[in-house]
Amino acid sequence: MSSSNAHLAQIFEDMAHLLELQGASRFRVNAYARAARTIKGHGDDLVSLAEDPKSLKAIDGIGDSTADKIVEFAETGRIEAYDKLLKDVPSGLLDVLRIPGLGPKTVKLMWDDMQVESLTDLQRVIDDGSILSLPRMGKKTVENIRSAIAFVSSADDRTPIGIARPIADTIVRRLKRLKSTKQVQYAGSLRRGAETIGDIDVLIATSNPEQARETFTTMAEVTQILANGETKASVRTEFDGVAIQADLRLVPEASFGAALMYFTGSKEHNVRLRERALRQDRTLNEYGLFPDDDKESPPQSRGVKPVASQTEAEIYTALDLPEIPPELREDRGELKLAAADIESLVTVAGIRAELHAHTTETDGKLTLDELIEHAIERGCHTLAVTDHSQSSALVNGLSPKRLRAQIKAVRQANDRYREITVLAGSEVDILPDGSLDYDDDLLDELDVVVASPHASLRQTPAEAMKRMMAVATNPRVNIIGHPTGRRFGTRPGLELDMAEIAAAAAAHDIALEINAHWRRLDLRDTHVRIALEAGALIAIDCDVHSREHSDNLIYGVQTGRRGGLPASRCINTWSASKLHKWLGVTT
Ligand code: DGT
Ligand code: CA
Ligand code: CA
Ligand code: ZN
Repeated sequence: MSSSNAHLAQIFEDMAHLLELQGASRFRVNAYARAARTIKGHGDDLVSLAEDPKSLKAIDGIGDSTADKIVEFAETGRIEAYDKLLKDVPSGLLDVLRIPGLGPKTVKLMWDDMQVESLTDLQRVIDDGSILSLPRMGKKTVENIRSAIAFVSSADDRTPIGIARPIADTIVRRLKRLKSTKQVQYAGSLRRGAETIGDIDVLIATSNPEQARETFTTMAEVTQILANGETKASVRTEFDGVAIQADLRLVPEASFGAALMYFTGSKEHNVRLRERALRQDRTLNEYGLFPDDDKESPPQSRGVKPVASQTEAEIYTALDLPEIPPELREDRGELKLAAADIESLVTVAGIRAELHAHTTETDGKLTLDELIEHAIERGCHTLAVTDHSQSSALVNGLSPKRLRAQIKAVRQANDRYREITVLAGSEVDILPDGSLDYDDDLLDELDVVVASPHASLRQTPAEAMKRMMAVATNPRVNIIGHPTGRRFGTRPGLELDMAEIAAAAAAHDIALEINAHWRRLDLRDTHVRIALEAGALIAIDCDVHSREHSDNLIYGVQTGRRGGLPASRCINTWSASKLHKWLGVTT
């Protein structure tokens, strides 16, 4: 989708909501909502099409008045009707409407009777209990709303890693092109593989600091220069509609490793390292590890020669530690790990199987053959084809009859390709009561059953546990896909006691998935840790709907590493024979 289509669709969606809050007729509200969907799903850039309004009007789902508004937007950059609605309805109500569980009727009541016009106001009526006076508003619902607010506000100013990383790569690539650049690399939470990023931290060692600063602060995407000094430049940027801050730090080449370590953090990890240095009567800072216990002035300013400073590896070694990978630097006990523990962590190169993938039969973009060839290119020895099941009607989920036909097609394809094993699977919906979306005899025909929750993701914790425990004890399930169903920016997902689920899964030889898509990363890193302690196996899958989805593997692997996942506990790293045996398939 073009980025201007996305922007336009959002405006029409907002207008539908704003009209609904004004009590406009169903008919008008629906017309705007339909326009938003049409715009979102359209392949061409509608703003460019607007030069010829006739072609706009010819599009199914775009009426005359919608077309006029798109033309207005193309010509003036605004839509008057939208501006007018925003004058009449507080824009903070749009945030309130985006909270799961709050429909327009309830929001309108809160606006009319309780002066709720923003998330802050919503928090107020929760805190003082007055929200409970609304019809059908129980304690449970209020608890769900409360956690949704916390979720939305915490996700708000941070950027998902899958959006931040390509931006950081672009910045680093531009700086790398300068002849004067000796070393350049991003640090911070991005390097640690955190799921969301506050800002991008880039370090550079260069023979021409002015040139580096100039390149950095004059990028086309810079919207504001916040600082531009000798050792640090800081900018606000906007890349394709994503606003994010980026800091550039100019550091001496001789102490690049020390700076990289310092600015990779986390702060808490750095504190532990400095404590350790102090116990050795040494000082650790962003310039190096120094043989010094004089606290009066920094050692580098007195010309003290560092014990180590050039690379992170040297510094960790001097501290008598194995080189701790960035993903583990969160002060979660990483200083106690043995080198062998670190060596054994899962890696991108170690992943040899994709066990969650969709085709054009449901909502994938690749045909069966394209998907298989793509998996071969990725170096997989095994691919499981797991399209959606019948309840997922919106994505054309397979009826039992269509699934049987697909199983046959997969078996035939498997005979055609020698270099990969193609398994017949399904991503089976977990129904709200924990039962699966196909009958047992059909499930028995499959090689791989990935059971995933897609709908009813606002269940109470008790309902959610009952549902997921049924799955974690179901002998027909091989993998539980994105177990909580959370999605960044939209919903927090099911609230689960992961230790209990993982223990049951372990007992029934079921793996829990880390869905590598950066909008999901579900399991999250802390869940992985809990699941491992409970003895469960982990799967890392890209949930492939298109070729680009495979690029998300790094995020899944980093999440696994942050959770301390050894390759041996990740089924996607196993040899073909071990994996097939575990799945109970004979090949
Ligand atoms: P973020 O940006 O919120 O996702 O998280 P970080 O970890 O990237 O944090 P940021 O950007 O504030 O700083 C980058 C790293 O620099 C941080 O992880 C550790 C280091 N650092 C920055 N300021 C301090 C500080 O005042 N003390 C210590 N010990 N380290 C700091
Ligand atoms: Ca940062
Ligand atoms: Ca920063
Ligand atoms: Zn899927």
